[in-house]
Amino acid sequence: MQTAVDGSTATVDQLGILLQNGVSQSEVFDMIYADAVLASSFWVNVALAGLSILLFVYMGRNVEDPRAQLIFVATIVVPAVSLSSYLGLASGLTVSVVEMPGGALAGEEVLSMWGRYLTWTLSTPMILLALGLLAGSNSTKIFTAIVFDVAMCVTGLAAALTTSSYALRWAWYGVSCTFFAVVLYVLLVEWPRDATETGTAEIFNTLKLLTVILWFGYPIFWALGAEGIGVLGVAVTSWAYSALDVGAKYVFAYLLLSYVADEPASVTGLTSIAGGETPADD
Ligand code: RET
Repeated sequence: MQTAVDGSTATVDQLGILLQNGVSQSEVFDMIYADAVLASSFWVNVALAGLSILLFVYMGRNVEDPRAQLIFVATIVVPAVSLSSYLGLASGLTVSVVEMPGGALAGEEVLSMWGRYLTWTLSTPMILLALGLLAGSNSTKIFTAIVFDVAMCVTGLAAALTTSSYALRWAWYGVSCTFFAVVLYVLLVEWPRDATETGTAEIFNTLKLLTVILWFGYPIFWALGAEGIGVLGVAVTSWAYSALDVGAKYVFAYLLLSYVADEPASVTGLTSIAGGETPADD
């Protein structure tokens, strides 16, 4: 869009400048569908997210305890956000072309799937909320994990969209990793202790391991992919994220919700989000 003929065109132009793509959405769309591997990495997840939502709603049909219901709602939000996220990617809405300022791909234009980082800011807090509730943790620890997790995603988005300096891309990456370390601390140190006191240690520890192992994959693939040092191509990186998502979201949610549906009593009486009784408070 060369000429701003009215206010709305100017706004679209400004957004284009902000995302520094200079490429229209339909051009991005064509680039996505020119690569069947890349396009399938989006659509497989749209389908899996849709099926997961239906399955989880069905699994929760008889759950009546409010805390067990809260775990169900938080967990069902994860595939719901995922479905929207992948539709955004599949339509080209949340994908841009960015010019790499340095590294192996210096000066080259690569596709950035920045919508992923944006939607993680909505889905990952729900995963942590569900895990914190399962562990019977208190609102301070749940708040801490969620706030640092959101900060991790937003600074990851900043890393992906910074095109002025290669060093600053990695600076944002470092900041994001630091926030990730706080989330890991809560997951690996605080919540296991709470879960032991609450009596949900077995299922909590299984989900904790699944979460920690898979979540580590995201920064690793970011660093190896086109947005990092560039040893992996865009389609391979996108498939890596899509595969990690299958485990970190749908498999995770299925295991958690099967447990909660079978034993809703084990999560009743946990600390309330607003404070209240705090059996696992120390
Ligand atoms: C980024 C890059 C910057 C450094 C770090 C990252 C971590 C991302 C993680 C994402 C987890 C996403 C999940 C999504 C499910 O919906 C942003 C890749 C540390 C841990 C579980």
